[in-house]
Amino acid sequence: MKAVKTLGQFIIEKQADFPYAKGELSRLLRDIGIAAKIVNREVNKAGLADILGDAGTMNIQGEGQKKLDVYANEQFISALQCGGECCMVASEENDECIHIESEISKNAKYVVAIDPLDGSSNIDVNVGVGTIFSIYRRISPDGKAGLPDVLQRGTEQVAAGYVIYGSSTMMVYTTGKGVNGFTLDPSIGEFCLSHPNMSIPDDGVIYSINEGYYSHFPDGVKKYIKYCQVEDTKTNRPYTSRYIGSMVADLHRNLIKGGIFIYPLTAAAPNGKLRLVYECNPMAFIIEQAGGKASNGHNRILELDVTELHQRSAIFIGSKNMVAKAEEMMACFS
Ligand code: AHM
Ligand code: MG
Repeated sequence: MKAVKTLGQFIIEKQADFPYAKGELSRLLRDIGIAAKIVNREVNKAGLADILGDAGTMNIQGEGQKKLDVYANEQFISALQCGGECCMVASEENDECIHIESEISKNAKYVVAIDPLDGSSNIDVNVGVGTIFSIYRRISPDGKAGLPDVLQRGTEQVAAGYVIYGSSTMMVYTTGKGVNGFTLDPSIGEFCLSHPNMSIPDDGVIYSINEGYYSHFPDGVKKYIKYCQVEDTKTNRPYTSRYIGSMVADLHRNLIKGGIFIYPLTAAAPNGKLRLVYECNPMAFIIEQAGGKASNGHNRILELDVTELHQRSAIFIGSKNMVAKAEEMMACFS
């Protein structure tokens, strides 16, 4: 019989990779895993409970909040508050950072940026949604943490991960030493190691972009889409188009099968739609750790300057040769 390794066991085992660590990061990851299980429970019974639909409120970006967005946000913040390893949380759902000022947390080493429920417009129709998180070591001295602690470049991330609530629920994360994936076994209520050492193929045949906005795309993106559609047996083209509209689900598929996900600048989103701090940077860290590439079309996502909490960016992410090809076409027009 194959031995099962739970997320908790794996995290403790991997603590040896950080000889000077005192276990705080391990406990923080464990706390996120627990909150993910609670959110999973609600997402799974969403059609039964009175939890679908709009909460009647707006987040800071003027987007309507779904009830489950609000619920997931509360669960993750509360898990981080109780855990004692995080002094500040930045969430897509909150205008400002949330300071955790309890005695055990106020001098904690880590800050967490989170998109508690990404792709939430898909919840009501039973399509996969996800949670994205990013962990930084605070740079401010003890006491109240500040905005600079979370406005660090993506290269400074200590860990990042996502949870996908799909046909099964998975947590995938990296601490900068590769990427590992865990599937929730509902019968024992544990995330179990199912995808060790994940790596993204260097090439793929899937491109994921919302082509409905084609006429508003930059010329380099239009040229790349045409490239994807041209027949060429040597490079397995035409590629296939797959777009779920949940970044976590689209990227999870492309991580396993190979592919590129693009959300470029558009007329409606002149700075891009996806947020750098809690969507692009964590996903870029994971995909790079799996051997892929992430760029804004010209520069590496992880090296972009971060000046605002809810800053947006264009993103081209996935199999490294596909992203390099898209960048080549972007460069033709710059
Ligand atoms: P959200 O954080 O408000 O859910 O928005 C992010 C989502 C991504 O998951 C997805 O890739 C993108 O928005 C889809 O946007 P669009 O409908 O414009 O294609
Ligand atoms: Mg989001």
